[in-house]
Amino acid sequence: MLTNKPKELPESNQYGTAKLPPGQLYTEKFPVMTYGPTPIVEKEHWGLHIHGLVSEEKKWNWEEFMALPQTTLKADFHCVTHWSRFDDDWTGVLFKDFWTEIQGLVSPDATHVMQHAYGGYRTNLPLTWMLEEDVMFAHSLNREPLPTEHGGPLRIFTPKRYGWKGAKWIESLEFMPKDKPGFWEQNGYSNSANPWNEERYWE
Ligand SMILES: Nc1nc2c(c(=O)[nH]1)N[C@H]1C(S)=C(S)[C@@H](COP(=O)(O)O)O[C@H]1N2
Ligand SMILES: [Mo]
Repeated sequence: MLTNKPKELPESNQYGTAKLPPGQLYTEKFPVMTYGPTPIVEKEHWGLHIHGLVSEEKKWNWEEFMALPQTTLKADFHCVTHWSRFDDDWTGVLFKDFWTEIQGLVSPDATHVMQHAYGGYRTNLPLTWMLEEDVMFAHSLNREPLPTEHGGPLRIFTPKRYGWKGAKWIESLEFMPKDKPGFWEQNGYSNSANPWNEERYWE
Protein backbone atom coordinates (compact mmCIF):
# COMPACT_ATOMS: atom_id res chain seq x y z
CA MET A 1 0.00 0.00 0.00
CA LEU A 2 1.34 3.42 -0.89
CA THR A 3 0.53 6.31 1.40
CA ASN A 4 1.78 9.77 2.11
CA LYS A 5 4.50 10.06 4.68
CA PRO A 6 3.30 8.99 8.12
CA LYS A 7 3.36 11.84 10.65
CA GLU A 8 5.95 10.24 12.93
CA LEU A 9 8.67 10.25 10.26
CA PRO A 10 11.21 13.07 10.47
CA GLU A 11 11.31 15.76 7.79
CA SER A 12 14.90 14.98 6.84
CA ASN A 13 17.27 12.04 6.64
CA GLN A 14 20.84 11.71 7.93
CA TYR A 15 22.10 13.71 4.93
CA GLY A 16 19.83 16.66 5.69
CA THR A 17 17.72 16.09 2.58
CA ALA A 18 13.99 15.30 2.59
CA LYS A 19 13.16 11.94 4.18
CA LEU A 20 10.58 11.48 1.42
CA PRO A 21 12.04 12.79 -1.86
CA PRO A 22 9.71 14.67 -4.24
CA GLY A 23 7.20 12.52 -6.09
CA GLN A 24 7.72 9.53 -3.78
CA LEU A 25 5.22 7.64 -1.61
CA TYR A 26 5.93 5.70 1.54
CA THR A 27 5.53 1.92 1.77
CA GLU A 28 6.29 -0.66 4.44
CA LYS A 29 6.42 -3.35 1.76
CA PHE A 30 9.54 -4.14 -0.22
CA PRO A 31 8.38 -4.65 -3.81
CA VAL A 32 10.59 -6.80 -6.03
CA MET A 33 11.72 -4.96 -9.16
CA THR A 34 13.55 -7.34 -11.48
CA TYR A 35 13.82 -7.27 -15.24
CA GLY A 36 13.80 -10.86 -16.46
CA PRO A 37 14.32 -14.07 -14.49
CA THR A 38 15.87 -14.28 -11.03
CA PRO A 39 19.29 -15.94 -11.14
CA ILE A 40 19.89 -18.46 -8.35
CA VAL A 41 23.51 -18.34 -7.22
CA GLU A 42 24.56 -20.63 -4.37
CA LYS A 43 27.24 -19.21 -2.08
CA GLU A 44 29.53 -22.19 -2.87
CA HIS A 45 29.50 -21.23 -6.54
CA TRP A 46 29.42 -17.50 -5.99
CA GLY A 47 32.35 -15.26 -6.90
CA LEU A 48 33.00 -11.58 -7.43
CA HIS A 49 35.73 -10.39 -9.76
CA ILE A 50 37.20 -7.15 -11.06
CA HIS A 51 38.09 -6.53 -14.69
CA GLY A 52 38.68 -3.78 -17.24
CA LEU A 53 41.44 -1.33 -16.28
CA VAL A 54 43.02 -3.61 -13.68
CA SER A 55 46.50 -5.15 -13.52
CA GLU A 56 45.03 -8.46 -12.26
CA GLU A 57 41.52 -9.90 -12.72
CA LYS A 58 41.26 -10.77 -9.06
CA LYS A 59 38.37 -12.91 -7.80
CA TRP A 60 36.89 -13.35 -4.32
CA ASN A 61 34.92 -16.38 -3.22
CA TRP A 62 32.21 -16.06 -0.57
CA GLU A 63 34.49 -16.76 2.38
CA GLU A 64 37.11 -14.30 1.15
CA PHE A 65 34.55 -11.61 0.54
CA MET A 66 33.00 -12.06 3.98
CA ALA A 67 36.45 -11.63 5.55
CA LEU A 68 36.52 -8.01 4.31
CA PRO A 69 35.50 -5.30 6.84
CA GLN A 70 31.76 -5.47 7.56
CA THR A 71 29.50 -2.48 8.15
CA THR A 72 25.84 -2.08 9.07
CA LEU A 73 24.16 1.00 7.70
CA LYS A 74 20.69 2.39 8.38
CA ALA A 75 19.34 3.55 5.06
CA ASP A 76 16.27 4.42 3.01
CA PHE A 77 15.48 2.93 -0.41
CA HIS A 78 13.95 4.98 -3.23
CA CYS A 79 12.58 3.39 -6.39
CA VAL A 80 11.90 5.37 -9.54
CA THR A 81 8.42 3.79 -9.63
CA HIS A 82 7.60 6.18 -6.74
CA TRP A 83 7.91 4.05 -3.63
CA SER A 84 10.30 4.66 -0.74
CA ARG A 85 11.12 2.39 2.19
CA PHE A 86 12.68 3.73 5.36
CA ASP A 87 15.21 2.79 8.02
CA ASP A 88 16.37 -0.68 7.07
CA ASP A 89 19.61 -2.06 8.45
CA TRP A 90 21.83 -3.14 5.57
CA THR A 91 24.96 -5.16 6.33
CA GLY A 92 27.89 -5.84 4.04
CA VAL A 93 31.09 -4.35 2.70
CA LEU A 94 31.27 -0.68 1.85
CA PHE A 95 32.64 -0.04 -1.63
CA LYS A 96 35.15 2.39 -0.11
CA ASP A 97 36.51 -0.43 2.08
CA PHE A 98 36.66 -2.77 -0.93
CA TRP A 99 38.48 0.01 -2.78
CA THR A 100 41.19 0.00 -0.11
CA GLU A 101 41.77 -3.67 -1.04
CA ILE A 102 41.86 -3.16 -4.79
CA GLN A 103 43.11 0.37 -5.35
CA GLY A 104 46.64 -0.86 -6.12
CA LEU A 105 45.27 -3.07 -8.91
CA VAL A 106 43.17 -0.40 -10.64
CA SER A 107 44.67 1.91 -13.23
CA PRO A 108 44.56 5.64 -12.42
CA ASP A 109 42.83 6.01 -15.83
CA ALA A 110 39.66 4.36 -14.47
CA THR A 111 36.94 6.99 -14.06
CA HIS A 112 33.76 4.89 -14.24
CA VAL A 113 32.55 1.56 -12.91
CA MET A 114 30.11 -0.86 -14.54
CA GLN A 115 28.36 -3.23 -12.13
CA HIS A 116 27.68 -6.56 -13.87
CA ALA A 117 25.11 -8.92 -12.37
CA TYR A 118 24.58 -12.66 -12.76
CA GLY A 119 21.89 -12.81 -15.44
CA GLY A 120 23.27 -9.88 -17.43
CA TYR A 121 21.88 -6.74 -15.77
CA ARG A 122 24.31 -3.82 -15.75
CA THR A 123 24.44 -0.34 -14.27
CA ASN A 124 27.12 2.36 -14.43
CA LEU A 125 28.39 5.01 -12.03
CA PRO A 126 31.37 7.35 -11.84
CA LEU A 127 34.07 5.94 -9.55
CA THR A 128 33.79 9.01 -7.30
CA TRP A 129 30.08 8.25 -6.73
CA MET A 130 30.84 4.60 -5.97
CA LEU A 131 33.25 5.93 -3.32
CA GLU A 132 30.52 7.82 -1.44
CA GLU A 133 30.32 6.80 2.20
CA ASP A 134 27.18 4.65 1.88
CA VAL A 135 27.62 2.62 -1.32
CA MET A 136 27.61 -0.98 -0.21
CA PHE A 137 27.82 -4.61 -1.26
CA ALA A 138 24.98 -5.89 0.95
CA HIS A 139 24.35 -9.47 2.04
CA SER A 140 21.92 -8.88 4.91
CA LEU A 141 18.76 -6.88 5.37
CA ASN A 142 17.62 -6.23 8.94
CA ARG A 143 20.10 -8.87 10.19
CA GLU A 144 18.68 -11.63 7.94
CA PRO A 145 20.35 -12.95 4.78
CA LEU A 146 19.21 -10.89 1.81
CA PRO A 147 16.34 -12.77 0.12
CA THR A 148 17.21 -14.10 -3.34
CA GLU A 149 14.57 -11.95 -5.05
CA HIS A 150 16.18 -8.84 -3.51
CA GLY A 151 19.61 -9.78 -4.82
CA GLY A 152 20.98 -12.41 -2.42
CA PRO A 153 23.56 -13.58 -1.85
CA LEU A 154 25.05 -10.14 -2.62
CA ARG A 155 23.82 -6.94 -4.20
CA ILE A 156 25.01 -3.38 -4.52
CA PHE A 157 22.94 -0.74 -2.78
CA THR A 158 23.28 2.99 -3.49
CA PRO A 159 21.04 4.75 -0.94
CA LYS A 160 21.42 8.22 -2.48
CA ARG A 161 20.40 7.06 -6.00
CA TYR A 162 17.24 5.46 -7.31
CA GLY A 163 17.27 1.70 -6.87
CA TRP A 164 18.36 0.76 -10.40
CA LYS A 165 21.89 2.08 -9.66
CA GLY A 166 22.54 -0.99 -7.50
CA ALA A 167 22.86 -4.37 -9.22
CA LYS A 168 21.28 -7.33 -7.47
CA TRP A 169 23.29 -10.61 -7.75
CA ILE A 170 26.49 -8.69 -8.34
CA GLU A 171 29.07 -10.73 -10.21
CA SER A 172 31.78 -8.31 -11.27
CA LEU A 173 32.93 -4.72 -11.40
CA GLU A 174 34.43 -3.37 -14.61
CA PHE A 175 36.73 -0.37 -14.31
CA MET A 176 36.39 1.85 -17.37
CA PRO A 177 38.26 4.82 -18.89
CA LYS A 178 34.98 6.57 -19.73
CA ASP A 179 31.28 6.36 -19.06
CA LYS A 180 29.06 3.75 -20.71
CA PRO A 181 25.31 3.32 -20.12
CA GLY A 182 23.97 0.27 -18.28
CA PHE A 183 20.69 -1.51 -18.94
CA TRP A 184 18.13 1.06 -17.72
CA GLU A 185 20.37 3.96 -18.70
CA GLN A 186 20.25 2.62 -22.29
CA ASN A 187 16.50 2.38 -21.99
CA GLY A 188 15.81 6.01 -21.15
CA TYR A 189 16.44 6.23 -17.42
CA SER A 190 18.62 8.97 -15.98
CA ASN A 191 22.38 8.51 -15.86
CA SER A 192 22.60 10.26 -12.48
CA ALA A 193 19.40 9.05 -10.73
CA ASN A 194 19.30 11.55 -7.85
CA PRO A 195 15.89 11.15 -6.15
CA TRP A 196 15.95 14.64 -4.58
CA ASN A 197 16.22 16.23 -8.02
CA GLU A 198 13.79 13.69 -9.49
CA GLU A 199 16.39 12.58 -12.04
CA ARG A 200 14.16 9.81 -13.36
CA TYR A 201 14.64 9.91 -17.13
CA TRP A 202 17.53 10.66 -19.45
CA GLU A 203 16.96 14.25 -20.64
N1 LIG B 1 20.41 -7.73 -11.42
C1 LIG B 1 19.45 -6.82 -11.33
N2 LIG B 1 19.62 -5.80 -10.47
C2 LIG B 1 18.67 -4.86 -10.34
C3 LIG B 1 17.50 -4.90 -11.11
C4 LIG B 1 17.35 -5.97 -12.03
O1 LIG B 1 16.36 -6.08 -12.76
N3 LIG B 1 18.35 -6.93 -12.10
N4 LIG B 1 16.54 -3.93 -10.99
C5 LIG B 1 16.98 -2.64 -10.42
C6 LIG B 1 15.87 -1.81 -10.07
S1 LIG B 1 15.09 -1.04 -11.34
C7 LIG B 1 15.52 -1.57 -8.77
S2 LIG B 1 14.34 -0.42 -8.35
C8 LIG B 1 16.13 -2.33 -7.67
C9 LIG B 1 15.02 -3.06 -6.98
O2 LIG B 1 15.48 -3.81 -5.90
P1 LIG B 1 14.43 -4.76 -5.18
O3 LIG B 1 13.89 -5.74 -6.16
O4 LIG B 1 15.18 -5.36 -4.05
O5 LIG B 1 13.32 -3.85 -4.68
O6 LIG B 1 17.09 -3.27 -8.11
C10 LIG B 1 17.88 -2.85 -9.20
N5 LIG B 1 18.88 -3.85 -9.46
MO1 LIG C 1 13.53 0.47 -10.38
